[in-house]
Amino acid sequence: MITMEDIIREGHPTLRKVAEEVPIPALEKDKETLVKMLDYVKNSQDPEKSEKYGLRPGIGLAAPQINISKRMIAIHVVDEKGEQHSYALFNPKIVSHSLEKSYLTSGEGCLSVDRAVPGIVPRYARIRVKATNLEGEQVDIRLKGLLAIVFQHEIDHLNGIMFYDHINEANPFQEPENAIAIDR
Ligand code: UDB
Ligand code: ZN
Repeated sequence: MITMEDIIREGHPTLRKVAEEVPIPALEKDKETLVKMLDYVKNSQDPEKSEKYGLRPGIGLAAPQINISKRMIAIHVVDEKGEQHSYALFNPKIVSHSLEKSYLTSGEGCLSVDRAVPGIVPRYARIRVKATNLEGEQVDIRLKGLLAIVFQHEIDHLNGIMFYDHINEANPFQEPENAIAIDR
């Protein structure tokens, strides 16, 4: 089981590397890692497990964050309707995106960052992602809202990019042109 001890923090060189593509069909070992990553995000949102194991409740995790420099991400988001959106993907790639941007009004944080970094993180409002799932199927997913933001945050980790790299240094709360504000 993945716990906070397995999650590397900013300053660790792996977080700044470009992760390697995972050869498909995925090896059993890579599938196991990805299943564990999805288990982390699910467990961490369960108040009992989060408390028992000291897990910071997360909605997404990228393999480099557990010091595995491979292109794998896990996401688990429960929307306003209570519907669950779970993804465990190999080699996710943004194949197209809207011109419109979006951002979380409360900014972003990261399981690998133990401090608050205030500011607006501009993201694309809508993205289309191609990837391979745990069943070995090619998937083509369209995302918007919080899910689009989480996907971009996790895919950034695969490219060595941290959320605060996107914050305008001179004016952290500079609203991007043509952007939707998302209030969580
Ligand atoms: C998170 N959680 O998991 F909009 F119900 C963050 C942490 C760092 C604060 C734990 C989070 O944003 N939860 C959240 C957001 C909502 C509504 C809601 C819960 N991550 C994952 C991460 O670090 N992955 O690498 C950071 C998020 C910032 C924007 C998207 C991912
Ligand atoms: Zn992160």
